[in-house]
Amino acid sequence: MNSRGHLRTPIILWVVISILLAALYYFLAPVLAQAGVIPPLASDVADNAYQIMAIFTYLSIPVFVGVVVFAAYSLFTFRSHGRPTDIGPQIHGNTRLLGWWLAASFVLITVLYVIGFNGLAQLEAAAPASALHVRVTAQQWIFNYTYTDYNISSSTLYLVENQPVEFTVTSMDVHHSFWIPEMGVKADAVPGELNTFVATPNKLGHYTVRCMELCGVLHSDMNTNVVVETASQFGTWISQQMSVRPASMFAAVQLPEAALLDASGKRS
Ligand SMILES: [Cu+2]
Repeated sequence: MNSRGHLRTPIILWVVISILLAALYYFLAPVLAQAGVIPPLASDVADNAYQIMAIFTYLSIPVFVGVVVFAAYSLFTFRSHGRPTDIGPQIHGNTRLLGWWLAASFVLITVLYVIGFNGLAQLEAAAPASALHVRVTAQQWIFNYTYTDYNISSSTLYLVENQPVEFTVTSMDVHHSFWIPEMGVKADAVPGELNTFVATPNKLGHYTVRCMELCGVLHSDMNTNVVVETASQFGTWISQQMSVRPASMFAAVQLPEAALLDASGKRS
């Protein structure tokens, strides 16, 4: 076979296997989500993260298959039969192919970079006026949630479906990490720093906040419940809390002033 023939076979294999794997991912992902293998997507941030992951997967399939097919084809077709008697032909680099390879890699990485940064910018965008403000305070080994709009504090995180939330995350003792897998949000809880981000829960349900930073002996038990409910259910809960909780209970969970320094060392 001439060199064109040796290119044709792996290229056909490359294209066919790439299409098959992409189709498999396309049809399998919803089945895995249905079966609960992939957690449900419960916020705009999670939707974004899932889309970015899907784009990365589709783009990486032809890259992965290309490497494996060409390597396997070369190993099989050009293998030595018996002991080699002489040194193989000397091959020089193909500058044109190298140029195309570099250009394609550059375009691919630039596209992924832009998509990734877009997602990050959305997470760090200023909160809309309608946002609920929740201060998340981590300590060994609980999370506490303060609704600064209402002066209410809770150990369960109640959120409203389709209402943006501005989370401000901090810690009273060691480093923790505030993570809601289903909502695709995660932020470090660092003493003396306020870590802020915005997300909009978009699916009613019960989820779990988990600590994602090893923070001591009971780290693995540092989980709290998240309830995403309707605006009227949330309104009822808020008014109940405001009527039963004396102001002194709120004062008890407020952070000491020293814990509220921002990154530049100023008091927030
Ligand atoms: Cu922890």
